[in-house]
Amino acid sequence: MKNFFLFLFLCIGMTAQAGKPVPSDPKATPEAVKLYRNMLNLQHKGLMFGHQDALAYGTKWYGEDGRSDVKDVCGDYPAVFGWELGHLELGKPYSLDSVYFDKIRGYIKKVNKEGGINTISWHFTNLFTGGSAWDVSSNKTVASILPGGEKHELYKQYLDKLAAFMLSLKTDQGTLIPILFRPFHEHTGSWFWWGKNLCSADDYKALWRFTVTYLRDTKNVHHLLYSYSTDRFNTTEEYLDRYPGDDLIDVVAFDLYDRGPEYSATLGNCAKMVAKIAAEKGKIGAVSEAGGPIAKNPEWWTKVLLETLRPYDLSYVLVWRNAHNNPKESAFGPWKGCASEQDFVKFYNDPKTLFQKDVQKVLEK
Ligand code: BMA
Repeated sequence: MKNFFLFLFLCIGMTAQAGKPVPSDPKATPEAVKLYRNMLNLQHKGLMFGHQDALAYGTKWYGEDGRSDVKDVCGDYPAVFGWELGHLELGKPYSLDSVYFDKIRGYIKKVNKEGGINTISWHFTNLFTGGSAWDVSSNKTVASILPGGEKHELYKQYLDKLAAFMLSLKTDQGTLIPILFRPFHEHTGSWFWWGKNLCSADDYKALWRFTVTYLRDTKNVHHLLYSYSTDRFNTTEEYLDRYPGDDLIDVVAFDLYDRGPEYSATLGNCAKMVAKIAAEKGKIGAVSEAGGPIAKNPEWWTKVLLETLRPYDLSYVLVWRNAHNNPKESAFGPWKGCASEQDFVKFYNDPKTLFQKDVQKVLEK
């Protein structure tokens, strides 16, 4: 009888749990679970705005505490902050975009404390050739780092460094800070060594499976939400062609830059498909990288980006970096004095967009 009640109790418990979405990692930390649920809820309330390296530098400045080009323009921080770990695998003290990893750790901590969300990309070295992430001279790299491949041990060393960094991301209280991790991105194109023409679909999926299971099971990393992020695509089938599995992925996303007049139509089509896939799978949907001619088009933010994405329930759109040492015109985020500055303020004030203060308000409720 006692066992029967225990059984009943367990069944009720499981049913209650079954109703609540959980991330792909069965051992996800409570903070990762909370982030996942918050993001799922928020994606029906508004579109968060993100900016790459937002606190590290901006147009013509570098490393000024508390500064952000976005904040300079609208008075608020982005809700999502992107960080890049390229060159961490080489044991270098700073990233390929010249940001010290110790500083990145501090920025991540600040963002988390203030209610923002951190996402990490990794343009890492081609292990087979020793070239950069953009070295596409060999189509053997992915196969060579899978189990049994000649560079597999080296890949594990890279992942050990990655895991050590991830496990160093803690609050003052010692709690691991949940992170959206977005490796092997833009793989529907062929400009990175993991791109479409550089490896088979099976090898690409195997790369994901090995990477996630190694981080989870061997390195005991359980505070990451994993993001699958393509470049442009035309159909749902194409989008999912290299999808590694619902048991590995939490965020379905894509990158798309404005390179011409067909942008709104393409962005709209991709957003529609990804929002549908996210809803069907019960995952988070996002535009993980975007950017447009904001130095030339004074209404790009509202007329192109916002009006195209408005109909869809997506979690966030992140624009790429405002490199401090590049011409101002190459910046993807707004900056004080750029042609689309006033339009960005309109974009900020629109009820559809969510910045750090909005996210803090929603999460407090
Ligand atoms: C690219 C460019 C590069 C940068 C890389 C990694 O899109 O911005 O300058 O090094 O991303 O962040």
